[in-house]
Amino acid sequence: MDPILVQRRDGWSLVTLNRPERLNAFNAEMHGALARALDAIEADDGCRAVLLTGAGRGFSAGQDLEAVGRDTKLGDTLELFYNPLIRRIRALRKPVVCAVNGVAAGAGANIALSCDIVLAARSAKFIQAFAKIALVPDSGGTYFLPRLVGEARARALALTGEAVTAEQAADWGMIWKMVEDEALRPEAEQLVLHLATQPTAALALIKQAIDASATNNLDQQLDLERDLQKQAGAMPDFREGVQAFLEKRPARFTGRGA
Ligand code: LHQ
Repeated sequence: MDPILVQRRDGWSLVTLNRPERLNAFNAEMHGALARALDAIEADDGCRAVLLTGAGRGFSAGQDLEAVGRDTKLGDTLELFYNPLIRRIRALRKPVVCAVNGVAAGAGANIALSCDIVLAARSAKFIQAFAKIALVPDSGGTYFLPRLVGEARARALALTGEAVTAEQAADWGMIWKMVEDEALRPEAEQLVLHLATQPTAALALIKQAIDASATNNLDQQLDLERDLQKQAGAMPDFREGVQAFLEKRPARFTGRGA
């Protein structure tokens, strides 16, 4: 069975984690397939948004614990697989929507949180499971969590490994939205289809600006906004956006940067 399924849709790609019998836990083969899928998506100009989800009843249970021996060098696993994956998702020059269809545990939770917009089914849960097996949150968990939910909640979640329901995650601002289970897929597809019609190159600059805000001070961020706005203003989609507004019609964006 292919551990990653990629389906090219109308202007966007659906990427499904596909080891449902292991709750889509990651092994090396799955990492390799996901990396190749994201590289192909990055190179595909006609694909302007991505939807990431899981097959079966879970989103992902993180690292496949059967695939890590006790003497495995965990740092190498992060260096080789998880860190490049998180960097790939954040740097992808198109929006990545995550539809968390069920439990997201360990690295699975943090991979979800690394996506640009996260929707979760009511029955989904987020679990920083690491402390339960004497590990440290990885895949960006110690970076994303304090920024998303504040330090008090981040510390307690990481130290206890307590599950957070989708509803709580939405109330805390950890994710964009909780939706009823049966509405998750249609709502996520509608969102990604909308994003695929938007000014993709400008959206990539927005991702860049928001990422930089985590470490920039206000002066640096104002300078960055100036520089990125200069780039955005030189793009054809800006002219189209303004023209469409003045003509009171929907914009027809190409998504291209030049
Ligand atoms: C699994 C797993 C799993 C294998 C469920 N592996 N089989 C990075 C770098 C290097 C190394 C270390 O780690 C990392 C990052 C990490 O992600 S560390 C954290 C790894 N993940 C976890 O610790 C979570 C482990 N799983 C669970 O706690 C539970 O399975 C959750 C809470 C996710 C779901 O619970 P249930 O809904 O009760 O399902 P289940 O436990 O019955 O799981 C269903 C099957 O999936 C079961 O197999 P079986 O043959 O009995 O049906 C599990 O063994 C298997 N499975 N997670 N990570």
